[in-house]
Amino acid sequence: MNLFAATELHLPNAELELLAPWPDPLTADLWFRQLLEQTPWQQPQVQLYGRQFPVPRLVAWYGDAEASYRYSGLTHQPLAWTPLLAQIRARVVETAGQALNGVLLNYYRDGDDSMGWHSDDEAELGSNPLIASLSLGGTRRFDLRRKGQGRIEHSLWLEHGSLLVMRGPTQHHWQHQVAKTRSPCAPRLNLTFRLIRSPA
Ligand SMILES: O=C(O)CCC(=O)C(=O)O
Ligand SMILES: [Mn+2]
Repeated sequence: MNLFAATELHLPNAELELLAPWPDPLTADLWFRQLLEQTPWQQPQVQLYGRQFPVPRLVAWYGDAEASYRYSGLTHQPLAWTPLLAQIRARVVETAGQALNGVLLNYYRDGDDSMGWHSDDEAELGSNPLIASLSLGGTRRFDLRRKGQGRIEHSLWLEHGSLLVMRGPTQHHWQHQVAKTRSPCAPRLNLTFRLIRSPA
């Protein structure tokens, strides 16, 4: 049983809902500690302007065998679900009301780690993908802007034990980022659950 408040964000051409606390705080503490420890973190290189750069965070990709996924210009075979991640997925699926076959784990070690502007609009996610994004650990700011515009239109704080669900046309019209910050911030994990409809 999970009792949480759901806050809907009212942005045009978007469907966003922030659930918190999700899961309960004690479970969130446990998941955070165990995931930090158990995950074989990697720092892939991305190609930018003909040069290789390490992505500014650590990542891991888990999923069903068919859920190969492209990010940072590379195709990634999923690691097999651990018992813990399978348990978290089951809870997320129950809340989101949709099957999900893969999860990208991001580890932001400090304020220097970040994720640049993007939409989760890869072809293999199909149109109108549901993305369920679980935050654990340090609070970070999550910014939204309309595609083709520079100005941040909305920001929210993603706290320890919160689930942001993005649906409908959100990824067609909006981009999001987790910017670097000079404010001190604790290590943070984010798990974005996805449904890969056609493998990369
Ligand atoms: O860390 C976050 O909250 C965002 C992660 C994200 O946008 C992604 O994995 O696509
Ligand atoms: Mn994203």
